[in-house]
Amino acid sequence: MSLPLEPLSELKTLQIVVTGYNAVPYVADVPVTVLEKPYLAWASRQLAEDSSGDGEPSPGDALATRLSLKNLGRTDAPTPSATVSSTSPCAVVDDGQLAWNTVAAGATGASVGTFRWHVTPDCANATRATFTAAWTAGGEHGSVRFSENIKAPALRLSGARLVGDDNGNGKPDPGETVTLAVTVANDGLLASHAGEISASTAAPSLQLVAPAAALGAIAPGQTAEARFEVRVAADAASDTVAQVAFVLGGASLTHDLTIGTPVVRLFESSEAVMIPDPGSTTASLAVPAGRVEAVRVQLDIAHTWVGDLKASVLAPDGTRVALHNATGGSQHDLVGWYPTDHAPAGDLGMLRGRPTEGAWQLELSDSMSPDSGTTRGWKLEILGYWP
Ligand SMILES: [Ca+2]
Ligand SMILES: [Ca+2]
Ligand SMILES: [Ca+2]
Repeated sequence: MSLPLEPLSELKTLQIVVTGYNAVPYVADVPVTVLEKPYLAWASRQLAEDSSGDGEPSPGDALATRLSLKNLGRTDAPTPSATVSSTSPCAVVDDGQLAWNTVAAGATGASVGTFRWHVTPDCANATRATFTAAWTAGGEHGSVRFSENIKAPALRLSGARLVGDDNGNGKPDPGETVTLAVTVANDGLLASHAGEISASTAAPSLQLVAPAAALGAIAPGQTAEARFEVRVAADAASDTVAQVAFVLGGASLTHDLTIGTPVVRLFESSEAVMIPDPGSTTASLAVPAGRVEAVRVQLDIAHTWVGDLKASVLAPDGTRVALHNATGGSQHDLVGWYPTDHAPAGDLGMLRGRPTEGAWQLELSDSMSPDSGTTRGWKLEILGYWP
């Protein structure tokens, strides 16, 4: 029988096991020796030139490799030559001819020149490219196999998050500029070059301050961040989702931004104030900084002829909305919420988007005597965006 052997790189002992039905296996150690001939085996390779200069085979590189072979045979290998070829679609051999000076028996010799090859630009990180060098020396021939690990950066957009907003509530609220941090991981075997991430959005409520952000070089296994500023339109609808897309090379990531939800806050006064008859008076409530989404006002006025009365709410910026405008004739009392219980005379929607900070005033006037009344307090409910 004959046993075909892969090209050897060193001389070892071959273990042969002979088995048969119902028989104890027979194990024999067979030392592998060489004939009185040259036999060239793999020793090492050295990357002599790399067009990208990092000393690693990477996509798009033009390379030159020197090959060292050792002579396991018992006689010298006179001026060996070899043709190198590749079976990998990633590694293309451009000039595979190699030559050596005579490699003495037992010695190792580096090729006089190099073989030239290149890595295809689309080669994936960690691809193992296999080469075969078919050699001849003094009428003997054989082959040697070796491989190269193609190293490339492999950038992945691993996530995006909001890291800053104007009012610090961690939400993109209407009218704010928010900062998004995009994290990029290098899963590859080679450091990436500095570059930039681009961003885009189709959401009418969002506007990118800049469409691209710089990204530094990233070592293998490390991450880096790029930051984008995004303006949220003042009229963006709350509690809706708007998307920003990020692209880096072939990698992309879509991030959802949920526009902030306004929150209700109640301000109230139970101070009783006489309304001059005739005449006018004002009650006020202090409100902190924020922005109005919607307003409700509760009146609690005891009066014997509401047709005498006018009531308006005045925002700190001077926007005035009439709640009651001398309607109702001889009816008694104005009690209840505008616009929930009673339709306001003016449009409370005019207050939307106004700043909340400052004194909100309730203006009350009575146009004629004798019927008179007293306000027993009032409430201001603001649905708003609060810092
Ligand atoms: Ca390289
Ligand atoms: Ca916010
Ligand atoms: Ca009156």
